[in-house]
Amino acid sequence: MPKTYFPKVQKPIPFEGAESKDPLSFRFYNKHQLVGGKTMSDHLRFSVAYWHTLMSSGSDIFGGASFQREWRTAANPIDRAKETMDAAFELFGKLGIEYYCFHDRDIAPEGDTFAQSCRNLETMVAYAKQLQKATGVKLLWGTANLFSHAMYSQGAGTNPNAHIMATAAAQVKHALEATKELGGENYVFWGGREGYESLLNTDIKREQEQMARFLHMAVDYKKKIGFHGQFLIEPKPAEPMKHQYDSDAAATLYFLQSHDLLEHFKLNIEANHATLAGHTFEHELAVASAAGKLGSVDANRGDMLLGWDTDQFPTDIYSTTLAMLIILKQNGLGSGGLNFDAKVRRSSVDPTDLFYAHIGGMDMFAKALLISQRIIEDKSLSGFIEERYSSFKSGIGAKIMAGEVGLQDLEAWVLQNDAPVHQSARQEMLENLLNSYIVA
Ligand code: XUL
Ligand code: CO
Repeated sequence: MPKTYFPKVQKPIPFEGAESKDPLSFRFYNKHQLVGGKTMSDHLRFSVAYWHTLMSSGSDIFGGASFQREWRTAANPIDRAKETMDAAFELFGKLGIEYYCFHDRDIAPEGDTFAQSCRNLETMVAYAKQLQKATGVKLLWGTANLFSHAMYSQGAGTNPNAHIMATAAAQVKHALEATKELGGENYVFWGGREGYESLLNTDIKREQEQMARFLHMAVDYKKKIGFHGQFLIEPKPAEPMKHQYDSDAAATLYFLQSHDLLEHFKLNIEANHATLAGHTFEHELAVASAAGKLGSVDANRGDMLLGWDTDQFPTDIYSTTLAMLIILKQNGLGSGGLNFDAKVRRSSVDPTDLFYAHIGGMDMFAKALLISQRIIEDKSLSGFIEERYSSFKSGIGAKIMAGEVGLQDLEAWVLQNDAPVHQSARQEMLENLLNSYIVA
C-alpha cells in the first residue's frame, strides 16, 4: 500500500446529492454535470492554495504550530518538501481538484544563498512535473514569495535598495521559469510589501515608478522565454504593509494604465482583500469585469467582526452567488479559476478538516453556479437592468450618448418638456427575487 497522509479519507470524495448526510461527500458539486453546455469542473476550475493547505502549521501571533501534519516532519528540507508534495497530490486526487497554485518558497525550501534557493526550486519543479504528469493535475498559477524574507521588509520591487530590488527581480525570473516549465496557465503578482508604513521615509512617486519598471522587466522576460500564461495582479489594501499600492481593483487598473502595462495584465480578485478595502467581493469583481480585466479569483471570505485577512473558506451562498453571476455574465474566467486562498482555523487540527473545508467551498460555488445559471436564463435581473436604462436607447438619451448634444441643447430640451417621471429602483423587490432563487 502506498503511504497515505489522509487515512480517514479512503476514497475520492463522491457526489451524493443535496440530501446526503455524509460530510465527506459533495451535495452540489457534480464534476461532469452540464450547466449551460459546460461541465461544472470547466466552469469552476477549482484550485488548492499550496501555502495554506499544505504549508500552514496553524501558528498565529499568539502561539505556535497546532496542526497535525505528518508531511512536515522530515528533518531534511528537500525530503520534507517532497513529502509535502506527495501529500498535496494525494489531497488533489481525493478532492477531485484539477488545479493548484504556489509561491516558489512553498514548494521548495529557501536555501542559505540565493543560488541554493534556485537549485532547490529546480529540484522541486522536476518533482512536481512528474506528479502532474502522473495525475493530470495542472498548475493554475505560480508566483514568487517576495514578502517573507527579511530582506523584503521594505518591499521587493519598491525597495529603496537597488540590490534588493535586483534580487527580487532575479527571484521572479526563476519563478516565471518554474511556472512555464510546469505549464502554469497564469502568473500572479501580489505586492504584499509593495507599499509603505510611513510617509516620513517614503517617496511614493519613485516607488510606483520602480514597481512599474519591475513589472515591465517581467513582461519583457515573459516574451523572451515564450511564456504564454496570463499575468495577473492581486489587489489588497493593507497587511502586511499599512498601505499597499495595488489597494483595490480601481487603483490597480489606474496604476497599470498610467504605466503602459494595462494590456499585459488582468486582475486576480480575492474576496477578503475586497472587504479589507471597504468593498464587497462582488464590487471588486464587477469593477474588474467592467474593465474586461477579471482574470481569476482567490475564493475565500473574511469575518464581519475581524478587521484582518482571516482567509476563511467561502461558505456564504449569498456571496458565492453574487460572484458567480458576474463570472457567468462575462462567460467565465478564461485561463483563470477559483483558487481557495483559504485556511482552516487554528483549532481544526486534523488533516481531515482540510477536506471538510474544501468540500464546503466547492459545494457553495457549485450551488451558486446552478442558481446563477437559472437567474441568467430567466433574464430576471438582466431584463430589469436593461429596462432601467431604456431611456438612453432612443430620443434624447441616444443623442446624449452619441455626443450629438451639449449643455445648451439640453437646457433647451428640458425647458420644452414636462418634469421627469421618477422610477423606482426596486431594490427590495430584487433582493426578494434573488432570495427566491437561492432558497428554491
Ligand atoms: C495574501 C494573498 C497571497 C496571494 C499570493 O493575502 O492573498 O497569498 O494570493 O501571493
Ligand atoms: Co490571495
